[in-house]
Amino acid sequence: MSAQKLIDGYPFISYTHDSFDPPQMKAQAASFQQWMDKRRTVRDFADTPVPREVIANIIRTASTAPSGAHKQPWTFCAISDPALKKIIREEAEKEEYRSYNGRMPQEWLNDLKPLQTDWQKPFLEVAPWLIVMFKRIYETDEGGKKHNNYYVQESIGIAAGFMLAAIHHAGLVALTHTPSPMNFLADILQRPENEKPFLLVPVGYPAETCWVPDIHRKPLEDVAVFYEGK
Ligand code: IYR
Repeated sequence: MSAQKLIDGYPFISYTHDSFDPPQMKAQAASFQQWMDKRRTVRDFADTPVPREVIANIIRTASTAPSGAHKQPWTFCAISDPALKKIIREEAEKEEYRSYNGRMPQEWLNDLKPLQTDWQKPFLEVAPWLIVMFKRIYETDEGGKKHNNYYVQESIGIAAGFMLAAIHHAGLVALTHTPSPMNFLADILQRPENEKPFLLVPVGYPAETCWVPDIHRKPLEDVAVFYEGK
């Protein structure tokens, strides 16, 4: 049982966390980095089913993310219904077709060439699950008054990161898909007014033959600056 106390009338509990001596800490940090570095964004999915319980736990993990004033401003819609996936694919492809054929400037299209993406999104039907993350812009109290949430973009972005790590940990793969514009998802999934689509994430096993671009992550020197003093 952890200790409890009130601070200014608000409950607090004592918190402990497993820590390690430096050699073990170094080993753990290194092995986690190597394991996370194996994660790849995938577009070739198998249609093999994934148990609902796994998706539920992945969402529970995502929902452990920190958030502004602990408002947890997110809703995760998990879709395995083939009819719904078909509608989402059709609507996404309509928007993506327009994007690839006029809406996206040439520089953007050039930047996407190494990824070989196009307007066609078969994975939206093939992957056994689609998780659509909605950001909750505000909450409405019993009196009908709206209260804006805080740092919604940051909070849900962190939750998305946790979710991708949980998917990787379950031995599954995902795609961070952002069909644009995304509002059709709120209509199809009949979300309330305070929820706006943030990310569409197909989840499943990789296809037996699964190709990913041969692209590389920036080395530490290119992404980190240390200020250590003397
Ligand atoms: N939303 C489009 C285009 C796209 C944009 C970026 I930035 C990517 O990294 C990948 C794709 C699509 O999903 O194809």
